[in-house]
Amino acid sequence: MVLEGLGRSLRDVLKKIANSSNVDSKLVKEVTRDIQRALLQADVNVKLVLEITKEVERRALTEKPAAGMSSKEHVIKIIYDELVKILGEGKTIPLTDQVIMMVGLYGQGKTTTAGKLGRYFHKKGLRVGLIAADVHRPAAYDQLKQIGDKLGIAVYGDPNEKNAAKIVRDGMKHFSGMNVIIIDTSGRHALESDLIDELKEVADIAKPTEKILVLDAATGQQAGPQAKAFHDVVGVTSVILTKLDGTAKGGGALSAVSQTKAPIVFIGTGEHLEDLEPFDPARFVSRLLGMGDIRALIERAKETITEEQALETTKKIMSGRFTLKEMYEQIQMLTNMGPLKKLISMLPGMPGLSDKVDLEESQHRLWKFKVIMDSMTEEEMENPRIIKSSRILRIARGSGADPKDVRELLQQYNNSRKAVKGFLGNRKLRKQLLKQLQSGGLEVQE
Ligand SMILES: Nc1nc2c(ncn2[C@@H]2O[C@H](COP(=O)(O)OP(=O)(O)OP(=O)(O)O)[C@@H](O)[C@H]2O)c(=O)[nH]1
Ligand SMILES: [Mg+2]
Repeated sequence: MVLEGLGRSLRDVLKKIANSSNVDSKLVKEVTRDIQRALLQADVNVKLVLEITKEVERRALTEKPAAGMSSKEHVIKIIYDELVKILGEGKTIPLTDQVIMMVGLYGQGKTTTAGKLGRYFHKKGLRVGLIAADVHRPAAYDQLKQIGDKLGIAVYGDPNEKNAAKIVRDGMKHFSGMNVIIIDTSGRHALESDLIDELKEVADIAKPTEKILVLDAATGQQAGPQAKAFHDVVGVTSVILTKLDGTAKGGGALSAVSQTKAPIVFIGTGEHLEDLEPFDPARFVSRLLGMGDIRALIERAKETITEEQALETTKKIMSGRFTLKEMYEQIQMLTNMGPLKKLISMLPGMPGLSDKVDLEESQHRLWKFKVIMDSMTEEEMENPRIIKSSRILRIARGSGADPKDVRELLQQYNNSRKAVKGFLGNRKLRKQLLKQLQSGGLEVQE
């Protein structure tokens, strides 16, 4: 897993949100600070970090969740959105005939990545040829030849030739029948003028459709200026960040390069030739955040109610039973987002709900009721009438609520009970609801 540290910190942030009782400005502030710390530790530029966290905070505090989305999911979605945004658009290299030229400084991973790319296209059924045009590093040809042999991909080169342009000219002819030609070039310690000249000369001959800059992710934020410098002198079309498996600074490199004009197409995630992944910011971020796990976590935090349980409660209410237990279950079903929500809210007795009330708004109140009920005994839940002043005080203390809130809950329960009774006595209304419930997929017997 790349960026393990950053991923872990971000997943902790999401867990904090999922496990919180509700989303308020205090939580948002805390979460924003956690994200800041995590991104800075991953070497992301301070200014960029401040920009994104400010945006997360602003949106979390002002935007309303979309229909069917809880406020927790909403905040998580915002964090996800903003992280994707700093990684830019990404880019896909098409599976067509093309000439690719690798560029980059010493030891960044050009030769290895040329092999990885060759493997990628070869696996997709394209005919690939590799040209060894690094005339500087001793045994550069042997290195590429070994890689090609391992993959069953043809390599063109001449270990005795010192003119890169000549090798490329001959290589292009040699591989004229190939779909994809990949040219490995030599590196330098810095972007020196003789390297620029050499790259320009090779590019003139090969007319590459892609000039891919290979950058070691351990370069961190410096990868940004480096990408820009290469882009300015040789016209980089794409970037591949390598060695993301071995650095905590990957966040810096990824975000810095994404801020330049050259999009990231692949990332290198290991020494082996299969360790190359197409770079898709959205997929990258969801993996980093462990979105699958988080969804499960939210579900648990919401105390998921199965359809059977919902049906059980519905049946009980329809049969005239309505204690605090049923009200509790109703609340749980309602706070459990999903297709059942609408059905459940149609059931009579739902505390404080009418067509005009925004479900999301009443959610906090319902949640408070639930916490209060968690401090009641089984007996009190079954038979709310026994809850008198001394019990009210105990329940309030146990749930950290005000006695006034407990009384409000009891009042609400009484209203709901009356509503259920009135409802069940009204044949026409009852028929109507049954029909709606049945058409919504709930089997309720009359
Ligand atoms: N862990 C890891 N190592 C990598 C990755 N990509 C390349 N390497 C290693 O980095 C080292 C340098 O890779 P090369 O492909 O030789 O780099 P180069 O840019 O061609 O180097 P020069 O030809 O000297 O300029 C090798 O030991 C590779 O195995 C990667 O994604 N992950
Ligand atoms: Mg090399």
